Amino acid sequence: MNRRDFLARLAAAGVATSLPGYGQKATKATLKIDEGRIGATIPSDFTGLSYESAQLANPAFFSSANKQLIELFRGLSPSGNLRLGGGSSEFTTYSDADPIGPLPFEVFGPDTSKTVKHGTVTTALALRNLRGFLDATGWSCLYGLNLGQGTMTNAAAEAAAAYRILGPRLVAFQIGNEPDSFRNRYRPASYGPADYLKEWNEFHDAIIAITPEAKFAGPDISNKLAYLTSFAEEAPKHKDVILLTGHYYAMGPAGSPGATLDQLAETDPKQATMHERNLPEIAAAIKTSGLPFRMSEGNSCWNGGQPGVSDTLASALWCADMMLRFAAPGWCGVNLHGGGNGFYTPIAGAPSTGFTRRPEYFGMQFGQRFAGATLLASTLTGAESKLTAYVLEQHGRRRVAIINKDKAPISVELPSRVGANAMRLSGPGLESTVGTVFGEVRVARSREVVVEAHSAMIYEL
Ligand code: BDP
Repeated sequence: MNRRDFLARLAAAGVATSLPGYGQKATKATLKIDEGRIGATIPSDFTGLSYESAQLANPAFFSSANKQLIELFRGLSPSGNLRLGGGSSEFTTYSDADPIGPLPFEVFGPDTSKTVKHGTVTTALALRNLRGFLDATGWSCLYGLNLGQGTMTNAAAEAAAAYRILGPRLVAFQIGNEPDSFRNRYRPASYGPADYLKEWNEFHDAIIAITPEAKFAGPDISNKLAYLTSFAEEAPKHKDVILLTGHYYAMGPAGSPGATLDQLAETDPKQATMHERNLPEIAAAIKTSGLPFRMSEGNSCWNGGQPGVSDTLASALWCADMMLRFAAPGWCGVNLHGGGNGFYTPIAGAPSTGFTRRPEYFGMQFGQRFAGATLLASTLTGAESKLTAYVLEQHGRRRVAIINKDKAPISVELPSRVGANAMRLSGPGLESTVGTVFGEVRVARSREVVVEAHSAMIYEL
């Protein structure tokens, strides 16, 4: 990133928390543009997915032969980012040899058991197929290595192979998944950020000893910001660290009483793993390191997702809002975690049965419409707490995104008359698992628009 981009990001981080407006109870809201306050520009690889590393144990999954999945990825973005990692990355080993015997499983969903599992093997064949998949989709890759339970030698061998095979499709390596959760799991209770950095440096040095051009991202934290702060302080010592990363789950664990449709509709759900109030700390880490920040993994509800919530229209609306909400402070991308038939996965299915789009897929498409757009500061007054709005400028045109996660329609007065062509994300009900659609609609050319219950709109100003 050049200096100008970097300064723009910092400026964006500074104005960020006041960019989207949230207001009080009323039936009619007003949206005003705070002229002159320009926010972040959304990068072309902002939209991303995250899959478990264990999925690589089946080389047929991410391969150029998996045509349907390629089409689904392309339907999300022509240049998205696939992150491989998750809890299962602490159980995988790498082998240059081709796989022997039957493949362990066709699909691997979110890693919910987290502590008891069979290690899986990633082979050079899986990496070659992954390269074919990435080339066919136009996507890049953030690649996770096993720090929790793997050896340095194996991580260095895997990094060398991934670097050689993935070529320009590889953005960076991540060493370890959620190291802030290693304590009492893979490490003693006394484990902290300093211990992690020591290990990170050892792995880093072993990797660059054989792959000197390797690039790194991290710390891929779950929620403990002290690890991010420490990593941000360490990063400037290494010119090959190019990205800060962390995870975000709006609610969790699945099954807990608070993981409800109603909570997911809140802008900052009570159980979120990171909150609005953490944004300044993330902005500080961006400033200290001079690096962009990416939500490298996240979704509506951890521990695999909440049935009846994570797989509904509510999750699509949550996702549409989340993408713009995290673009506002200048975050450079979001990777929605999924895989298999997990409740929160945006794409469900397997090569043998075929794949389907879950509601969240359409929420991602809503957010993706703004790739390349620049956020403008705006203020929303008189709104219900479940209504959010964003103003963006794209190709010289202003667009407004309004997300209504409430069960009632709301009228919103806009800064100017809207064009007749708009886009709508909607479905039968917040709890609907089928019937979510995102597409063009014709609207009345007026300044006051009515946003239907549980729907999101994109208007042209
Ligand atoms: C995260 C893990 C991921 C899990 C997810 C979950 O990195 O592998 O799938 O939680 O609980 O901590 O759903």
